[in-house]
Amino acid sequence: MGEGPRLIAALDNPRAQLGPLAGSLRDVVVGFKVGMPVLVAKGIGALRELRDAAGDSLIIADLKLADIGDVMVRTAEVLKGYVDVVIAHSFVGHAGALDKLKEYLDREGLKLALVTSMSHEGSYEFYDRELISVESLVARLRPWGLVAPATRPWIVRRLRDDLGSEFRILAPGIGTQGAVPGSALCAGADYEIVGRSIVEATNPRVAAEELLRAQEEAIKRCRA
Ligand code: BMP
Repeated sequence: MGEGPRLIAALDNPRAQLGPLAGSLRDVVVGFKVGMPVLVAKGIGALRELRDAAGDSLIIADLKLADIGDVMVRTAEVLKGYVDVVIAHSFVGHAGALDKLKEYLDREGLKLALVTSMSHEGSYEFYDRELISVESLVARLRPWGLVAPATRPWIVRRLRDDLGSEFRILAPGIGTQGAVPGSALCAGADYEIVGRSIVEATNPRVAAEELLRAQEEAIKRCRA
């Protein structure tokens, strides 16, 4: 687990002013994750605005890509220049899909994060039954990061134990979805992804600072 901020802000509100929001958060988060709601509503211009405001923070494109390789590469080509990390689903598999995407991202100096399991209950229906296959895909593909649910910390722990420290684990589900700040870090995650508890707070900056404090407290307790 690296030192420094362990919070990634998920910017899912298309009505939010991304530039000022990112500017007010950039020194208390390690990065910003932008997904469908903002990209569908505002297009690539939103990423331009974010890139300008975010300083050195990581910008993560969360389109949860799940297509044939050539089409995922086309999407990544559009994102190139604006983002540092691209998220894809693991269930599309290696051959003809993630192998091509990974090769392209490596060539362009971009990072891949793979969804391994999800924070909602329906993840039990498919993803969680295939965790062994997902783990062997991760070991073969060696993405930069894994997205794993803070709401089920035993999955985070299992990925960390089985796969070692090579991969960053990014854990959503803190706050609005019920997981307690710091709980995923204690289970072995590197970063906690938080959306609504920051972005929809009256003062997002204060909310992020409170989350950081809660993370630190939790880490102190779980390391004691
Ligand atoms: P919130 O903190 O508002 O619940 O937002 C969580 C963020 O993490 C959202 O952007 C969502 O798309 C993402 N996410 C998730 O909640 N569960 C997952 O399994 C994977 C995700 O990317």
